[in-house]
Amino acid sequence: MTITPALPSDFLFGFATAAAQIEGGGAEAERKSGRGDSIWDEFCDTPGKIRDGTHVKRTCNHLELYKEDIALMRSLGANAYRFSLSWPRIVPMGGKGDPINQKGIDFYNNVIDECLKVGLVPFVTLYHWDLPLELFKRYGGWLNKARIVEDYTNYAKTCFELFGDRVKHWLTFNEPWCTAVLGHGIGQFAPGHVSNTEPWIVGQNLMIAHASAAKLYMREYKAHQGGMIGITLNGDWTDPYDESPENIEAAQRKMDFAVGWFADVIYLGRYPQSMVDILGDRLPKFTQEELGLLKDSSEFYGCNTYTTNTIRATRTTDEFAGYTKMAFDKPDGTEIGVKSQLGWLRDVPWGFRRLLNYLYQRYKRPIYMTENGWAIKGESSLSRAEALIMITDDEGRVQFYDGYTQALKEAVQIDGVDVRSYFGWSFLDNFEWASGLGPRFGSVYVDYETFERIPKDSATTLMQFFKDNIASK
Ligand code: PNW
Repeated sequence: MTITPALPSDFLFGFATAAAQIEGGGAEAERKSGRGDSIWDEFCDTPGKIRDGTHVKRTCNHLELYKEDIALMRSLGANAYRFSLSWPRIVPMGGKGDPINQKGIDFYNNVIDECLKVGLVPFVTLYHWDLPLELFKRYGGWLNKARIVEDYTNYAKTCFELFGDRVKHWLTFNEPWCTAVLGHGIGQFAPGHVSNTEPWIVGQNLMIAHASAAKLYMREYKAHQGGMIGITLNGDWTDPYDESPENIEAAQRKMDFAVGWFADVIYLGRYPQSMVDILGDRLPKFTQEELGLLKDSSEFYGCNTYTTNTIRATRTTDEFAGYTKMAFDKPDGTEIGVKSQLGWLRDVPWGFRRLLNYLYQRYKRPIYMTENGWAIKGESSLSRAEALIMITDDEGRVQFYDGYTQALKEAVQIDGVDVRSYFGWSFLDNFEWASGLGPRFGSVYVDYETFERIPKDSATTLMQFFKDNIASK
């Protein structure tokens, strides 16, 4: 009997990163690089916002070490690399008509060329949260629909023109939910606003900016550049706490607020009814013209997912979760997955398989898995010496990836879900936003004193899974 390989020969696999999380090599180097400040620079300057007081200006020094990083990725066996472009590195003040920074353009040209030289497909995110600070100061950033849509579209156009001859996979946005809710709802992320009206406005403006840039690409670049464009959304499986109708409904409502908010609009042309019912007039309506722009604006479903929650109808104050109760426990008192370094993250591979099925059935688009990963509990508090021992055996992460890749394989092979990529989050230990350099998500250890990189076990085992499961050409 011949066993058919689970994944198609053109499946893309490797690791994902984001500019603000890995590029910085220190304040002086960042100043010399010509990058403008982003809202995250200001957020890091504000005492109390970053748990360990670390700063986006000094993270992994990828700015200088990109060649070594790309070579390492390739040597581990990856065939693609997902990274983001820093808008303020390319256009320091951000706006249409503001000057561009040649050093920034040179840097990304080098990264892209290096990828192609070693044999990695560049998979590029245009916006991974580092809004040029100047645009926030000028007009409130994502709160100002007319201005931000124009400036973002112009920035995207600049990127298509500069890099589109070599980049064939574009993502307009990484996780708009996080910008809207964490940035403008609960204030945990830059710009740190707390509001129950702003997130819905920001969410709409992000969607329109996405559609505006994507349609521009489809109209003016796609035919001759031959690439594709879409958006990537975060969303975790919501499992009803038990079989009661209320909890089943609550689980769907939580999914609506996390995923449907964006995906129903982009792929199905309307907000989920549960959001309309709960938010009323606070949920800004789209004009017919905007809905037309949004229709078919994403050529695939970009998926970032990490975990699963059990959901109860028990009313909470958490409007962003549709007033549901999110947890990890089951009626029999057990919990659904082992703990990580972060409270929101548990290891639940079966939830991943269910999520893939749900997304494929509901949105009927090929799925590109753009992030999935694990921060081992306690890994960040190890000394360098202890970490060096653990590196050869980052057991928890190996286990996480084993479970999730197995679930992926089942979703593709048994359930028939069309998945076309998988990027582990993350390549390097890096700046985990408000948690600073604490949580380590990397499959490659980073010594933050020396910037030394040392691959952990999971780097090899994760890439090996794909080598073993992809059909040869
Ligand atoms: C994603 N949550 O963010 C981002 O795309 C990455 O930049 C980030 O480093 C990674 O996941 C790990 O956190 C998330 O609170 C941030 O549920 C927060 C949440 C989920 C994803």
